[in-house]
Amino acid sequence: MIFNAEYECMESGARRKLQLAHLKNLVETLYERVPFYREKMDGLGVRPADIHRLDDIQKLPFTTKDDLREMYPRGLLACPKDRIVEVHMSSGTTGKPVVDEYTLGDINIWREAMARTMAAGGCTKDDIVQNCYGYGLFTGGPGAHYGALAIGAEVLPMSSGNTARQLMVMQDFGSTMLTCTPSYALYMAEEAADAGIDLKKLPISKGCFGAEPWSENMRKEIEKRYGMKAYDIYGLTEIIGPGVSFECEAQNGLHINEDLFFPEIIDPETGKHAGEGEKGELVFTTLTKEGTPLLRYRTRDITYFMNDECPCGRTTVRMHRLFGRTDDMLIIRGVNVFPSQIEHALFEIEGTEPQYLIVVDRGATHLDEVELQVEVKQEFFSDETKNLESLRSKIQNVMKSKLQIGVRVKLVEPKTIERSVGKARRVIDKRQI
Ligand code: DLL
Repeated sequence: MIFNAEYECMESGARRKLQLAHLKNLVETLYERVPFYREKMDGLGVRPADIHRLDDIQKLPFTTKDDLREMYPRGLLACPKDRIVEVHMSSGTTGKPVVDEYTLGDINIWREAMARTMAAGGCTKDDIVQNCYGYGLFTGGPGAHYGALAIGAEVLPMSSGNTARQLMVMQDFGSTMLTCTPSYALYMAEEAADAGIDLKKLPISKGCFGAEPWSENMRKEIEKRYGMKAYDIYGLTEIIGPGVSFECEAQNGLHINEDLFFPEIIDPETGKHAGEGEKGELVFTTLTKEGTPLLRYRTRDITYFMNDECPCGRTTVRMHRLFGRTDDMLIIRGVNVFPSQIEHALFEIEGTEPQYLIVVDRGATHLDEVELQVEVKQEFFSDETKNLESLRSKIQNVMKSKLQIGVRVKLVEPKTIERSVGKARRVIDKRQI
């Protein structure tokens, strides 16, 4: 279902006009009200009056995660403090959190963006949405909550964790839609199987999953275990939270809410626009936000634009599902490796469970060494050891051919790798670099 055809199916010339009007407004506001941006623009010798066309955005400064951390907690506020009604943060693993402050207008943008997102995943007012994204400073829970309300669906604000209770509620209330991280969806499916619950027999028939990288094969696994359609949704705290882009029924790229968030893809090395259809770092400008609007925010997420027509009727540009992040990319003996590539390859091997952990270290030789811990089905441990050994060498060979690097594979029993109810941790990098 298309939630807002007027904007989602807008003719591209009209959309560009709208984007330009918003951009001009934004640049003026930031120049006037946010000293951080005024200084950056002065440094580059660019003034609001220099923005005549959308392409002129390239004259404007980037914003980075480090900038946000430096301006913590309130240095990027672009409106009077008393207009702020809600705050979210994402902590990350190091340093100060990044902050998003919302006016009521921003909350309405978020509701709209998430209503479009969830409607594209099949949500209607008749649905019962079991929302197991975390509530709190994390944007996942509230974002999906607002989206469901805007559609008029019923929402079960479960938050993450307490899996036994999740499964009880899912059965007793007949939830029809699931919203959570893909890793938590799989974890719940495992717990359901152990408790003898057949998820395929329950009314749950669709879900919007995101907040962490996941592969096409992981999608298939979730769809199979629940008997549902699983949609990829993307967003980040700095820009609004979830609701920046989303898959439609074609499940082929994520439509960007371009009238709200202006996307660019740049070469992360040079900062210049990537060529048509070329992979690079995704950059967003918030076109209509009031609390903490951002100019050309470098997400560190890697993707490319898909400009071909989508059968769903939306005219918005799509981004390919993420390939990874510039800062997640492991460089192993000079070879670039993304955890998602490892995940994708693993899912194709019969006998493995979709749970893995990548441990990178430097051995006595000072060369990078990768240990890939993979859970395998219980039967393998009761079988003859030669089966276990042959599975191990099979995984090793597949990794060698797909990644061009050798990895040491360690097979572990089901449920030994730590599960997460939020974002899964897939990599431990012990190298001191
Ligand atoms: O994770 C917002 C969100 C909540 C998105 C619920 C989708 C669903 P942050 O905690 O700020 O915000 O993390 C943002 O997570 O830059 C990506 O690297 C990653 N990410 C988000 N969605 C996806 C996705 C939320 N669908 C960071 N696929 C982003 C891969 C994703 N990575």
